Amino acid sequence: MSFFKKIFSKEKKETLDKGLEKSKDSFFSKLSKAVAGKSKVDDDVLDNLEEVLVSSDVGVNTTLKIIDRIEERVSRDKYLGTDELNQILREEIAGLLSETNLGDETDFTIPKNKKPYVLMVVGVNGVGKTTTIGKLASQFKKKGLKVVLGAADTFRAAAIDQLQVWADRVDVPIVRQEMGSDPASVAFDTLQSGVNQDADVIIIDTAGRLHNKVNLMNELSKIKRVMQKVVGDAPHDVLLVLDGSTGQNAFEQAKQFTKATEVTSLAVTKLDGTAKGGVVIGISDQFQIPVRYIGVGEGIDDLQVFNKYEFVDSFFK
Ligand SMILES: Nc1nc2c(ncn2[C@@H]2O[C@H](COP(=O)(O)OP(=O)(O)O)[C@@H](O)[C@H]2O)c(=O)[nH]1
Ligand SMILES: [Mg+2]
Repeated sequence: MSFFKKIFSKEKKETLDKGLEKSKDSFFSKLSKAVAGKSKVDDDVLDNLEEVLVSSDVGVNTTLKIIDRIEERVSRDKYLGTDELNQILREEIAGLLSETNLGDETDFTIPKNKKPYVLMVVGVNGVGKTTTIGKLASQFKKKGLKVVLGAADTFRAAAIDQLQVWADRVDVPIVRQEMGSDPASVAFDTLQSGVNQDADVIIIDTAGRLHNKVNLMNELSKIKRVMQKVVGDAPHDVLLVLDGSTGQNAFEQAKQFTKATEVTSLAVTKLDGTAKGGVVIGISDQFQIPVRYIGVGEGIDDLQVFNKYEFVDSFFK
């Protein structure tokens, strides 16, 4: 299929293959059980396949769409062997995801006409926000962009210190205040400092306590409002970070957060070390918001720009 022909960097591909290992192993062992003793894709096989997809965290709605597509194919072709199922799945899932224009990026970029480009990172505690910010800062810096970080997760001292560690590691400036200070005030300071330093990218860390949707909504809109006093159209991107290893929970969080605030892109982290990587397929199908980044490890280079073709290719290889 033509869309698999695009050549991606070998290094990126290897990291992705490795990051998806557990998800793949689990998926294919379930798949081989599902087709055991069957040579032809029939109703039984389709039923089993449905179970395999749902239990691999692809999500019910997306699973049903995939099964529909395969059923259509079964009725078109006279005979579909179970030995072809892997290839068929790969094609149909890629086909399904290609119905949107999302997930086509291949590289870390920011729009050239926004300076500074303000990226606000949201998500519940522990999903990997700060880590993702550190990794992003490193990628942007490698591109020659000037990055400034803002420690607006002021809820825990450790959260501020953790961002500081990343700032030191990547060697980019950070704006911070003491623990407990007003996140909006930190965001304001960061944008001012970023503008003064002629920054290209400003990344704001936030605390995502989902204890109460209204509080969260108020806090995030206050941060936005205050930032707009410095940069009129900030934030340019609100990146929601989701922990892929929580599977269906990540789906739920995406639903909750998109209700609480306007989210413009998604990052799904911790795909390494989990068998729930299928969740990315469901999330990219179900949300009209692009999955922009995926986290495939704790290392500084273990963040990738999500590309649906690359992902499906790695998953079904
Ligand atoms: N294995 C793995 N661990 C990750 C990834 N992203 C973040 N983490 C780990 O998840 C934990 C929580 O991350 P942190 O950035 O502090 O989350 P935050 O509370 O949302 O800021 C840390 O131990 C990170 O090292 C990833 O892609 N893979
Ligand atoms: Mg944090």
